[in-house]
Amino acid sequence: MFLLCGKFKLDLSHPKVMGIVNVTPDSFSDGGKHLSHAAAIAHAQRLIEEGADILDIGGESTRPGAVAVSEQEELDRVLPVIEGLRDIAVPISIDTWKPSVMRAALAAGASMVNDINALQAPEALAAVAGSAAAVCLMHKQGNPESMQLAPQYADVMSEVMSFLKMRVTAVQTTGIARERIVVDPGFGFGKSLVHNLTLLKNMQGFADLGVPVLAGLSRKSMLGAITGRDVNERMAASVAAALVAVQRGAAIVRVHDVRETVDALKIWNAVYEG
Ligand code: 7PM
Repeated sequence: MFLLCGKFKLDLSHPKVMGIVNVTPDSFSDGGKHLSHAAAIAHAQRLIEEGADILDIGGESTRPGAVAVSEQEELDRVLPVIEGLRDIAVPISIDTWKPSVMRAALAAGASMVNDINALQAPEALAAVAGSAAAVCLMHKQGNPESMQLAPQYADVMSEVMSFLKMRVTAVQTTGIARERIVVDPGFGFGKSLVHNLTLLKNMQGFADLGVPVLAGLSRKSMLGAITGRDVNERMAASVAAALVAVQRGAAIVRVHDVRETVDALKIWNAVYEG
């Protein structure tokens, strides 16, 4: 199975690691933007050295209760970083739901759009269809500022499944080839701990959609709820969760701790190859 990401063709016969690069001022330095741009670029380069197969650049934290960021502010954060990384050997993904940010990021050299809103914003489909970029379609219930208040599902697997099926169909209807599409159940996006665990346990079911599955579990509060660890103490839990996701069919895992996850997947591949 392959994923077409612009000029890149990602071989998904083995699980791939997407490294997270948050370009939010608080994530790198309390100094000016230039400090955070240089720091974000250096961090991205370190993740590549650690073995990242894709980099996910995000300018707006979508954590529950996160404050919204203006389009211009998001562009000011991410474009200098994408431009600073344009000659790297791995695809760059832009983590945004805003069509204008998608267009600018693709023009600046990004090869994938990671949209927590599954290209539902007006003009988002057009922004991606007009490129050769890959797209990740993620499920969420509600919006970051309120989604964790009281998530409700009659049957979380079938509701997430039918949403993703609908979005894959909508995206293909605009002429985006299946080989450019990835789906994602959206752990932590309008789900209780039980909902998240149900989705993880039954993730093999998403294979019926006929496109690769991406799982984003890294350092999330569901891992904190299970282990009692604070967000910066969740590396072991994140690596374990990534391995569980791969065991249940995930083709891409979106992680903070690239080095450690790459090593864990090397063990997986060695046994699997064996
Ligand atoms: C709650 C906790 C909400 C953590 C969001 C987060 C994903 C993503 C993010 C994901 C894809 C964080 C994340 N999570 N993109 N962006 N899938 N495709 O790491 O699970 O802060 S934000």
